[in-house]
Amino acid sequence: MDRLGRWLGRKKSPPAEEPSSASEPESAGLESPPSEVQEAPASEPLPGASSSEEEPAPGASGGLRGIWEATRRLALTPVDPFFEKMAEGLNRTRQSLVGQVVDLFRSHRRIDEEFWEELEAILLTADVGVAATDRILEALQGSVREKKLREPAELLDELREVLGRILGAEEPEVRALRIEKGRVNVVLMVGVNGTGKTTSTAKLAHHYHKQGYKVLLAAADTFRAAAIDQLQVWADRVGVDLVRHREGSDPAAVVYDAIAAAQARGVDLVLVDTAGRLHSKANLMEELRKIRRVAGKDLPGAPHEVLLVLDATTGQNALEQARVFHQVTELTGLVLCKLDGTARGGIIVAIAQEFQIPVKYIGVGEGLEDLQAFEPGQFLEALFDQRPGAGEARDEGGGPSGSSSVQDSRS
Ligand SMILES: Nc1nc2c(ncn2[C@@H]2O[C@H](COP(=O)(O)OP(=O)(O)OP(=O)(O)O)[C@@H](O)[C@H]2O)c(=O)[nH]1
Ligand SMILES: [Mg+2]
Repeated sequence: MDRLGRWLGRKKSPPAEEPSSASEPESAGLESPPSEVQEAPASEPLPGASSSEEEPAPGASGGLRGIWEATRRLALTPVDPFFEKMAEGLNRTRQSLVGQVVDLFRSHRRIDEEFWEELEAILLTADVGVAATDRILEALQGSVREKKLREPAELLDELREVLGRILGAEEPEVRALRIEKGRVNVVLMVGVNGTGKTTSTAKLAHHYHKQGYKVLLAAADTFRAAAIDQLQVWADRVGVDLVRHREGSDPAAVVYDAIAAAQARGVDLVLVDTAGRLHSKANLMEELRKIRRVAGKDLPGAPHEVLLVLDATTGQNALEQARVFHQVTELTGLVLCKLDGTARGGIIVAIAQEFQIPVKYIGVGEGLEDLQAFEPGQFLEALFDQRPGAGEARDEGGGPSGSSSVQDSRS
């Protein structure tokens, strides 16, 4: 069966509500403590796969034997829990983007003006953005001309290819975090309130701690006492040290102390959690500039990374945030959180089209292990996941529970 045929054979899952945690960033903090970390099972059989080793009865028909063989193969196929988690998280984006495109292909036998208009509307609605949508349409129209494609179905592979080009699938090195052993590495986590800075800081700490790096957290969001306490909870859970001052103190002083402590204690990585809200945007930006200045003065070359944390559920607002923050503090990478549970994951395409700043990590859940190194190839694989019923059983609670793991083959 061809790719479109397999897609058309899939049953659709009903759209679900956005999780409240994603849509109510203001409630972040100790009032809503981070969810319990659940260890993902090392491997789980695919939904519906049989673990039975029993052979079919002798004399069973070829058809039955074929089904049994296929089931056995599925059961023996190792499941990558990281990939599963991402595929699961992208369920709604898959429906809103790829699913709709496939529906369009099904309803149009010919590639005509109306077809292009509908495709444009789907891409824009999925938050792919105007610039990336134009680029995609141009590329597909070029393919239709050059390859003399007649059937809309032939365009699905072309769509995947152009998305790969926009997401920078050929340039893995730009997404590597600039962490070097043998020096104190400083990573600043910035972003507006509620996007996932503190959680992502903890997830990164957990990842590098597990890799054997000595990690120190700096609680530079001194605006709220709850923010400091929230990071303390994470530090205790991860098992790393935290440098904290009192509420209302100077965040740059926290960073200064953290770097001094890191140098004294042989720390490899200082992760700095910053405030997302202050009395005004100007204050926030001035504070970031100061933190940067102090870090650089204290430790030449620091901060080695400035990661802007964005909330995928906010769609096009994320673009504006990236613009503003980039003007103030040169960003080295983006972390796109809350890709799970939103239909607006197309925003990652808009971001990649608009900015030279690479998306380095994606957040696909609230657990400590739910941060993944962004790999465009894998991401598209998950987005275009065609296994029958992919993600659907998991929607109903039948799949890997809780968390997957930070997947960073680059570190
Ligand atoms: N579903 C989901 N939720 C996430 C993800 N990342 C963070 N969250 C949740 O988003 C909420 C806000 O996260 P925080 O890490 O506190 O955000 P913040 O940017 O530090 O917020 P402020 O300190 O208030 O600026 C919390 O409930 C997190 O559990 C993610 O990838 N997926
Ligand atoms: Mg925070």
